[in-house]
Amino acid sequence: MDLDAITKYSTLHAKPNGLLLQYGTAGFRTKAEHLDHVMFRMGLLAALRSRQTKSTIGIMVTASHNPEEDNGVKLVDPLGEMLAPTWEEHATCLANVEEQDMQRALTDISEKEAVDLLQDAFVVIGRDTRPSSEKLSQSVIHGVTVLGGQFHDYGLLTTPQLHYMVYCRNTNGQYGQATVEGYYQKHAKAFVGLTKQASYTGDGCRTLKVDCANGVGALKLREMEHYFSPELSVLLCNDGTKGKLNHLCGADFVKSHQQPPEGMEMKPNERCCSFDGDADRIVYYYRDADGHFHLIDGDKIATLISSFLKELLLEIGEDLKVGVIQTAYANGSSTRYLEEVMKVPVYCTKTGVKHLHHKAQEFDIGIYFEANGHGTVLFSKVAEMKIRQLAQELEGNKRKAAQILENIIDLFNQAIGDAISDMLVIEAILALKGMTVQQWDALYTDIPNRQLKVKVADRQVISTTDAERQALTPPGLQDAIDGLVKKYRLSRAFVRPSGTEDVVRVYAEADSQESADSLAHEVSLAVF
Ligand code: NG1
Ligand code: ZN
Repeated sequence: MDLDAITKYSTLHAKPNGLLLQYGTAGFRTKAEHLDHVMFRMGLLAALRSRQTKSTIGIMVTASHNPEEDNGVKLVDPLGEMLAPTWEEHATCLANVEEQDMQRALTDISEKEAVDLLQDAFVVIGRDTRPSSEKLSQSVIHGVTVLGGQFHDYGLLTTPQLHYMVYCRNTNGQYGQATVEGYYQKHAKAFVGLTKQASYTGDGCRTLKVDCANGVGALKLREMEHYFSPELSVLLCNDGTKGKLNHLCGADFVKSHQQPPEGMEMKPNERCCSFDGDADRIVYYYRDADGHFHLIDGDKIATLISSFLKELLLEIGEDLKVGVIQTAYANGSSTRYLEEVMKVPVYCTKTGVKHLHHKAQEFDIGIYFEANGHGTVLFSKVAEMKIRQLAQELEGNKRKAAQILENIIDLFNQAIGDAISDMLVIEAILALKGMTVQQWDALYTDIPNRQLKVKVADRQVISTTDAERQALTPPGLQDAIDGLVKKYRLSRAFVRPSGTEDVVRVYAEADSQESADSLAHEVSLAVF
C-alpha cells in the first residue's frame, strides 16, 4: 500500500471540519457538497474489501429518494448484497478520521481483516442522475486507483442494476451477463416467457403508467422498453426531461403522502406505479370511479406474489419452505391476511433491506418487501434446482406451473429489491391470473395509518428492541407510547431514529384515518 500517495491525494479530498457521518441503513447520505472525502475514502475501502474477498466489489453513488441536493454512497458485497456489518464499521471509521490519521486507519483495517495487499482489486461503479453524482463518482475512482485497484465505471445505472453487475461478475456469468444489455435480455426473456404461457395468458398487450421520479429509472426503462414491448407497453411520466428528481413524485412521495405524484394524469381504474429515484422501490396505485386514490404498497405486492407462488407450488405438488419477511412498518392487515388467510409464516426484522434479505435467505422461497415497496423474492439453490428439474420432468399443467416458476426465478433480482424486475413480475402475475388492479387491491383493506418525521436534537437517544417495535431509551418513552395507544381502537405505534435522515420516524395505525393521524401526532409530542 503506497501510504505516501494516500496522504498526498487525500488532501485533494479534504474532510469538512467537525463533520461526523455514519454508514446507515443504505450507506452514507447527506448534502452532496459534504461528500467528496467520503467518496474518495470509500474508493480506498472498496479496494481493500475487494482484495480481502478476492472478488469484485460495487460502489453505487446515489441518495435514492432523498432530495436532489443530497447524495450518498454504498458498497456492494460480492454476491450483490449489502456490505457486511464489520465493514460498515470500518466505513464509518474511515469516513470520520482526520486526514493525518488516514494511513493508520487503513493499516488498522487491513491488519484486522487480514487483507492480502498483493491481491488484485477490482471495483465497479454506478451512479444515479443527480447533478453531483458524476463528479463524486470520479472521487470514488480516484480512491480505488490510489490503492492500485482497477475499476469499471458503468456510469448511469439503477441501484439494482449495479447489484446485478456485481453478482454476475462474481459468479462467472452464471447469473447473467454483466452488462446493461445482459440485464435487459435476462429479465425481458423471463418476462416474455411468462406472458407466453399459453393457457394462462391474459388479455394481450397491456399498458402501465410509470412515474419514474425524474430519475435514472426513466432512462433505463426507455432503453429496456423495446425488449418487452409486444407484451407490455409502458407510458413514462416524470421521466427527468422537465421536473426535479423526487420532487412531488416517486414511490417515497406517493407512499408517505398517500397521494398520486404530480405530473401524472390518472383515468379512473387505470393501473399506475411509481419508482423511486434510483429504481429500487415500486408502489402501485389507481383512482376509482369516484375519484378516490388507492395505494397498493409493498405489503400488498408481497401478498399478491405470495398467493401466486403458493398456487404454483400447490399445482406442482412441492412442499417448499416459504416465508414472508416484513418490518414494523408493514400494515397490520397485511400481516393478519398473510398469516390467517394465506397461512404463510411471517417474520418481522429491523428496517433496511439487509435485515430482510438476510432473513429471507433462511427459506426455500423467501419473500421480502418493505411497506415502502423495496423488496424481492429469493430462491434457495436447492429450490431453484428442484424447480428447474420439475420444469423438464412434469407433464401438462404441472409442467406449465413449474415453467412459470422457473421464469419467476429468472425475473426476480436475487441480489436486491428492483423496481423494474418487480414491475415485470407483477405485470406478469396480473396478466396470468387475469386480475385487475381493483381485485388485487381488494385482497384486504389497509388499517388507516400515518407516518411522521420529528426533528430532535439527537435522534440517537432513542434506542429500540423487538425489531424496532419497542423503545428502550429514553426512559419512560415506551410507557408513554403504550398509554397513548390504549386510547384508540385497532391501534399500534412505534418510533425509531432514521438511518438515512436526521429525523425520528413515528408510525401509527388505528381504526380511522383521524385516529391514526391523532395517535401519530400525540406520539411525536412524546418524543420531545
Ligand atoms: P430509514 O431512513 O432508516 O427509515 C429508509 C426506509 C427504509 C429503507 C431505507 C433505504 C422507511 C420507513 N424507511 O430508512 O425502509 O428503504 O430508507 O432507502 O421507509
Ligand atoms: Zn431507492
